[in-house]
Amino acid sequence: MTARYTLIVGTKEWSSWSLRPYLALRATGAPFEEVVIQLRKQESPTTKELIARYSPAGRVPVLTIEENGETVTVWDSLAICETLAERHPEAKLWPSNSGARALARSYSAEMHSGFPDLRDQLTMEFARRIPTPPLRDATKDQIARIIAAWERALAHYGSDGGFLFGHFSVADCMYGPVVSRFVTYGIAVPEAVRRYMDRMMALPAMKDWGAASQKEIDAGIA
Ligand SMILES: N[C@@H](CCC(=O)N[C@@H](CS)C(=O)NCC(=O)O)C(=O)O
Repeated sequence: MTARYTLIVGTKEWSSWSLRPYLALRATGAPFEEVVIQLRKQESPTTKELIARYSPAGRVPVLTIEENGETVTVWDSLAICETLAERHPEAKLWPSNSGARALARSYSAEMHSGFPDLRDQLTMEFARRIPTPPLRDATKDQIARIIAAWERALAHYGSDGGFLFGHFSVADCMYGPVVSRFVTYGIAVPEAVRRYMDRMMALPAMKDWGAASQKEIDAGIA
């Protein structure tokens, strides 16, 4: 029996954590349903109440997998990406080479647990274009670290597919929202990184996410 996936995400204009597993799920090619929860909603039902219907952790994204009469709930962006990589080996969401795979995991974990100033100062506004604000030194350092890491991965593996580790992987999913932020706030990047960002923004999944974000802005909910 085929599994039935439902991905619960937040307002697409803002929910950077939701974009990550969305990219991974789209890369698998598996059909899925989507539930979009409006973030920053104060009136009843509030965002908190809406999310509580799906996860005790009180955060989106959440993936539910209905299979063989059971429903498994997976929360947290990286756990969902890992689960999808395990369930869809054909999608090659982790590099097949063990050294590259270890590095891709390090990149993904670094993003998942790090870059707090970047996340605080350059919040995701997927479909908006905003002048670069005055950046704190810590934010500048984190931007420089990400650019250096991308350049290193692209120089070693990028020729074999154009993504960080060649073939599109969880590492690209984890940094997808950073690509969006760099575009939104006009962050200057070297040419090789610009080409990588263009490739990411051209993915059908990124375009669909952008179109949905624009609809939220037009509807006045983002
Ligand atoms: N570590 C979590 C972070 C998830 C997270 O912080 N999600 C935000 C939306 S992007 C959220 O659910 N916020 C709850 C709220 O706005 O009430 C992950 O990787 O999924």
